[in-house]
Amino acid sequence: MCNWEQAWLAYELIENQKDKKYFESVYTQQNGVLVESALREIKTAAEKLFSITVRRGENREEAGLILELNPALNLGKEGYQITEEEDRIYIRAAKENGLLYGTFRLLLMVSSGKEITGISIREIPSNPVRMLNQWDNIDGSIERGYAGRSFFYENGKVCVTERIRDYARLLCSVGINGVSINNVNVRNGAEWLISERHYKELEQISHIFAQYGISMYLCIDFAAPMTLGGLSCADPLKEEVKDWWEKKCGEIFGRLPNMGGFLVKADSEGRPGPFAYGRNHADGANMLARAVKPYGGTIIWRCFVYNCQQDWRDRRTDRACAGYDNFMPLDGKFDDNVILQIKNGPIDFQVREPVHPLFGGLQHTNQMLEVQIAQEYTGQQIDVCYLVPMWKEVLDFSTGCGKPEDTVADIISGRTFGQQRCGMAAVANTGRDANWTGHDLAGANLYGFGRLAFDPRLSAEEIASEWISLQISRDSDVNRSISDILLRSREVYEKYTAPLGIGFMVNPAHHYGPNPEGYEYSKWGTYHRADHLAVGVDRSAGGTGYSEQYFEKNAALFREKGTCPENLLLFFHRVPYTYRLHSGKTLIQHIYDSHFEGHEQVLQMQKDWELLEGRIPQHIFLRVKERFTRQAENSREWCDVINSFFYRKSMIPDEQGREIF
Ligand code: GCV
Repeated sequence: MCNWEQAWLAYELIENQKDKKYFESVYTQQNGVLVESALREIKTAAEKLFSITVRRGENREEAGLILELNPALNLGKEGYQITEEEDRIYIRAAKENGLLYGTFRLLLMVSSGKEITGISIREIPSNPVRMLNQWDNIDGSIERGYAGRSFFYENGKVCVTERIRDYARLLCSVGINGVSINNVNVRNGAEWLISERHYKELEQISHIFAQYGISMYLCIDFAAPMTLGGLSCADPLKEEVKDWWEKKCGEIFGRLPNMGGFLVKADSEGRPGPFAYGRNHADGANMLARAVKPYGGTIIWRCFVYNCQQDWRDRRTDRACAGYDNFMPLDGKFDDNVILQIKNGPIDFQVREPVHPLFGGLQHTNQMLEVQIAQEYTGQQIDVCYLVPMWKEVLDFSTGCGKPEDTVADIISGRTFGQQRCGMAAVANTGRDANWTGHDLAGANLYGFGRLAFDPRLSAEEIASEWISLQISRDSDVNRSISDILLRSREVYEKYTAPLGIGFMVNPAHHYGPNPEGYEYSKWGTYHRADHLAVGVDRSAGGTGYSEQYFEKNAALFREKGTCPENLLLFFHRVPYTYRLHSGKTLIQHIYDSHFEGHEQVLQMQKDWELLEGRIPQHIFLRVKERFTRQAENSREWCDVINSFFYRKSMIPDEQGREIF
């Protein structure tokens, strides 16, 4: 017995067994590794869903389910079609990857109670790369991990366990095709992952991943030629450095044949990079890209680069501007096997940020969107916060870049500028907890990321409902109640935390709970500059100029207080407490009201959850109940601290005379 659950691959027994007929016998002429995985999965699912043992039929005529490879089908490597024809289900694809995805799709449809009789669907993933980034450290801890320790590492060693297979199954079932398995902050021994010390175990992991169509990526230390190779520098333009990486890559790709490439955090938050040698990011990324090119490898290079020690007196430097300032001048200078990985917003995964202006800005460079499933700033898997609606806002954002297909979803799919290597990545929220994600409801974010990366047109509602049916209950009333909690949760979280896009009012370092001045006086200074009259940073044309990094259509909205979307007002503007919002309320009154409301809405969600007792598995009910108790305390604390902070700054009382300390 394993000590972890199967999340959305639990395949609970189905009461209505009408689809059983399709699964008694399966036929395929294919024998590849991915098809073997598909057949294994069909067997596992059918045993649990219908209590039957599937036969692999010799005869096509007898089979209820047929997996057919047809290279002539116009479905790309990973697309599939599923149809019912004469009482049989056909899964067809041009490549094995598509057959495996199609199989999972069918099984999840059945498991979630969807109708498959008469099915006729055709799916091709929108994003070529759909990736998870594990921030796991080699000592077994996880940076920003809220679901227990790592299942990839323990005490400096790489672990190879059955759990990794179940992880790969989960990811593949929602279409993930790449995973970087170590923290982007490569330190404390993780530098040595690309060495003889760890190849054996890494090879085993990459072999497991390969059975599910997942490429393995490693994060590397840009200074590895020095740390590992004993060279005197890591200058990307020096011949000995290039030679070192070329040899190293020959070794790595020789030992780990399923390697996708490297993910690199350079010149960011203390990590080494090309700046030390007067070189730029293109110099650094291209040098590595050339070293991995002979093996078909890709370099994913992060754009999260900013001055993390900004002097508080310096009002022109703005962390929000840094990504664009660093990377826009390099557009078109990166090799074709480099992808720039861009966080959804210009600061750092706050609950509300504008979309990063590099999207649409960069037109001659491969790019990927990076989001954070791990809830670093959105409740740390203690508070419920369903993130799919936020990601949809980002994907649907129209950049105004002058092309007909100009949304972020279009750009990262490659449609807008004709890129081949592009897509979506997310910081994972998984760990050793039995339920994988700490908070059971955070499973919806992991599932949702995969589904959305495959098909960004899916709605947040559809994804929530699918996930609930798979992981919690097929009952439609239960589904409605839980969907309702999920769909409210981000807005509620936003209400009781930092107001109107101001962000970063969290406790420094660990980032949970309120501390409005925590970063105001630290060396990491991410400022809101609240005083007795106003709060916010003027990022308009007359301020730091950040609003001008957008195309005119959006810049025109953001640069004026009156047209700026109000949920981002304090991101873009410095606003007096007496300023009237569209609602007619003053800013200060809005802050008070939204914090009281946010806390009350948490109490309401908590009550709604209590009503589910006896209607869902008791272990899930109890685990989430415990999280709601903590969320209720947290939201109370946020409400008290933020309201008291603004009251004492402004000395303007709450119109409703509620208790503010
Ligand atoms: C992995 C934020 C987080 C860091 C993280 C960094 C990044 O600053 O707080 O923990 O480091 O983002 O994305 O590299």
